[in-house]
Amino acid sequence: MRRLPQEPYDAYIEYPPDEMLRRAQGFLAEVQRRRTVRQFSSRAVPRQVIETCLAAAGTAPNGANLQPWHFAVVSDPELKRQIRQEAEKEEQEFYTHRAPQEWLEALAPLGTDAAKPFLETAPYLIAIFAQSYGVLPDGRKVKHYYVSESVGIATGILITALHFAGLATLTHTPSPMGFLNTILGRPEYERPFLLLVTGYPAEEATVPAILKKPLDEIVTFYE
Ligand code: IYR
Repeated sequence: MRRLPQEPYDAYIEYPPDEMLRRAQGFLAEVQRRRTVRQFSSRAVPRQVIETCLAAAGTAPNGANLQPWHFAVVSDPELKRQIRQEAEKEEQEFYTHRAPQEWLEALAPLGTDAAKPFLETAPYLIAIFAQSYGVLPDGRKVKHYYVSESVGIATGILITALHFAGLATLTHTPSPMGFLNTILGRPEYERPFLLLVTGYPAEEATVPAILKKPLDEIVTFYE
């Protein structure tokens, strides 16, 4: 395959160091307000906001620019009901049999259980799929690279974009999630990556009092 034509990087903007720092601090303050929410309002969310945040997710750096993701956006109540039913079935199994004691103990402070009413309450469920390969219009397969890394980065951008827009999310990972392929009619080469529950927090929503690790615990500078 031939090399792509190159073009100047006209979109790049350099900021003076003081402005750079102000921008970085402003962004930090913004993302520090983000919390994972488990109680959602049923209030409708404008579809264009969701579309715009998905377009932001689609800008993620990824393996060989093959963009190995698909976002299935569910607002249909019947599909949400089916997803809740299947997720709760798996979660019931997880909490009562599958999860080792150590895992249950790690989850205990968060107070999660097998009941997932938010899967029907929240206006949007975004099922994120990772494609192990792509299929060209003529049916040929194109192998994808760094699929988990790429989809993970796109998901991070999506969560951040939705937060920035003023919406709350819950990264939900019923395990296994194969039922999403069946309910949503996705092909076998698309692996469910996670289910992003999206909407306004319920008015009575609370969040656990958690702390993030301080910088010196998560960073080592070698200089
Ligand atoms: N998927 C289950 C369990 C769960 C696992 C982790 I790791 C969490 O941070 C939260 C929940 C559930 O959604 O309840």
